[in-house]
Amino acid sequence: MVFRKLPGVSASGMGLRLSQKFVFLLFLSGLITLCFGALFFLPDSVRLKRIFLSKTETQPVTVGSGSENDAREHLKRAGKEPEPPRGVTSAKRETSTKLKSLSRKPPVSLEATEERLAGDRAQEDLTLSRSRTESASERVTSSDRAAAGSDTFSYQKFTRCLLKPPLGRDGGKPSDPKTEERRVKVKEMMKFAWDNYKLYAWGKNELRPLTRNGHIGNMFGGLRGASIIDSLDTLYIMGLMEDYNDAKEWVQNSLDLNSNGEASLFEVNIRYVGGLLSAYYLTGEELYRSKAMELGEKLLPAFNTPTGIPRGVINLGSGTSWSWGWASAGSSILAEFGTLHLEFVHLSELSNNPIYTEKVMNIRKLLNKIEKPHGLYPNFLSPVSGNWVQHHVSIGGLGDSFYEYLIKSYLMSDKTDDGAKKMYYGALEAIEANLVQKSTGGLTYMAEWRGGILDHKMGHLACFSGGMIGIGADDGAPDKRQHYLDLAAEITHTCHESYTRSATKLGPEAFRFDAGAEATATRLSDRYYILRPEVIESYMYMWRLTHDPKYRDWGWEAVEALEEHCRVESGFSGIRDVYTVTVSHDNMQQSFFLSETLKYLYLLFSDDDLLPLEDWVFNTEAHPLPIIHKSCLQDEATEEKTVSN
Ligand code: DMJ
Repeated sequence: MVFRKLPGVSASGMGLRLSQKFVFLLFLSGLITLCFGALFFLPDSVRLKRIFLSKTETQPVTVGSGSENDAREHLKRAGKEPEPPRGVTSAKRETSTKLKSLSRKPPVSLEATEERLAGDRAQEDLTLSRSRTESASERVTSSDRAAAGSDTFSYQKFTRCLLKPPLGRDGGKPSDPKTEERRVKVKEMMKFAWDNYKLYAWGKNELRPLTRNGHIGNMFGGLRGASIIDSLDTLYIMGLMEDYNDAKEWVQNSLDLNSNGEASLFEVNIRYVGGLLSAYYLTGEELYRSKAMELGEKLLPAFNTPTGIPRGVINLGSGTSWSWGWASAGSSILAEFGTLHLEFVHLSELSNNPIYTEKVMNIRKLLNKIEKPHGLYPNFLSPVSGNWVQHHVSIGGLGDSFYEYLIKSYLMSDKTDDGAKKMYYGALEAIEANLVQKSTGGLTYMAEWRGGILDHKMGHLACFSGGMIGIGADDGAPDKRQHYLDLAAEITHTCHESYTRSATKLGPEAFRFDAGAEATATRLSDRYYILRPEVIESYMYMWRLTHDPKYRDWGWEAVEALEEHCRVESGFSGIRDVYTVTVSHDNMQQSFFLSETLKYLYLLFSDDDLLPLEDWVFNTEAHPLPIIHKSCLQDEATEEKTVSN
């Protein structure tokens, strides 16, 4: 290299400048090295650590409380690969995610590091935000990712949002040996009822236990296997797995939804749609979900009326619908069109199609808008004009489950459905003011109302209201809560009285409080008992709410009476007159006996952690449907959205 002499600068001066430059450069590089080292040892030097510690490994940690393991056990039983449970795991997942995100970074060269040190801040921020997104993406499983992409329901996400394991710590096994003995007995009754149905009526709707054959009936529009669909969840929660598997196989291979008969919209909804939905939520078997969706779709044409109030009967094949011949002036029945909400909301949840929710919200809107006599809801409404057809009000048949679905809609929405809440407490106030009566003997009962005139009769069906008022007590106005709980207990007591006052210790279809009657049937035609669940249903809820042992004892009295008077050689049968011990059997094992009566008895003798009320509501056929923990489900949905963006 030739040094050209600069004008005005001596050679020695030039040498001095060069050596000064050299020293300066040396100093500068020393300074850079020092700064670099200092940065590296700063406590929050994550960025640099991320660059250099690219090979960090982590071991998966296995932790689990009893209940988490139970939840995993439940998923195993449902044949699903258990997902790590919520809570503990999400923290764990985050830790492991962070560490994994480190290990996934490709090694970065020193040159690149120096480039960063040169100070491109914007670039650093970009890198950071990307790395945050990657952490989120690693927090969701691949099935959830698929669900996020296709907008379908994620069963894994659903189970993570449950507060408790559905089947409890040990399938709800009570610690007290006497109660366990009772529970075992109820399970035996279920097995007996099921085995006989299987033997003599497999695939038909119900068993005729005396003649040992099947009954099809005309409520289900040609659909078959009502007892199978109604039993799926009962068999499952009782741990009768072989029988449950037989039932599942039948659904898989033989449940034909392409029938072409006249079906009751209400019955198909509460038994078939409800049964399939609940089987899906308990087991995660896609089969049940798709069958429920297929059937739900077939029910939609019933809503094609001028008001959107569905008609009671529908041909499942053609979609033509009409009103019951016996319903006055072509009206629709309150307890029928008002008992669709729970199932239809779940159909929307599972399909991500709002149409089902829209249909039932439209019913509610109309009911809200029209004038109600004394705040009461009459039983008959015209689907054409949207006006009440008759002023008959009842908490029993024709009205009953409409009220039940109001409070349960509120509870199922995780207490967010304020519209349902308002309607329920409004209706209850009107019921108390107009229908609730005290008998001369001091029994509280619900009379029926016919255009302002009271009929002092209470149906067996109305006995569900003890449980209903009980589960709604806690969300009433603070000064009414104890009152509602007391009212629930009084009604349940009255219904129990209707049992104790009969020779068989089973209750009649309807009992009266006039002409000297106190909770007894006065007409021959009201004396029958067809294995109905409502009284036992109220015992179950009152037990859960109060833990008063009398409810278990009352349930046991019912078991003994069922065994003595309704159990026949080949199943269980209803009886024609509860007031005589020389019983005459009606030769019918109703499907709701397996779905409701035996399930409520089993729950009554189980610990409260079997299908806990924090997570489940029972539809009117006792099929458990989960409370929709929206905030949890949405949190996770938000997370997924970030991922897919
Ligand atoms: C069941 O099908 C349902 O409980 C319905 O709400 C009323 N009738 C029967 C049982 O009695």
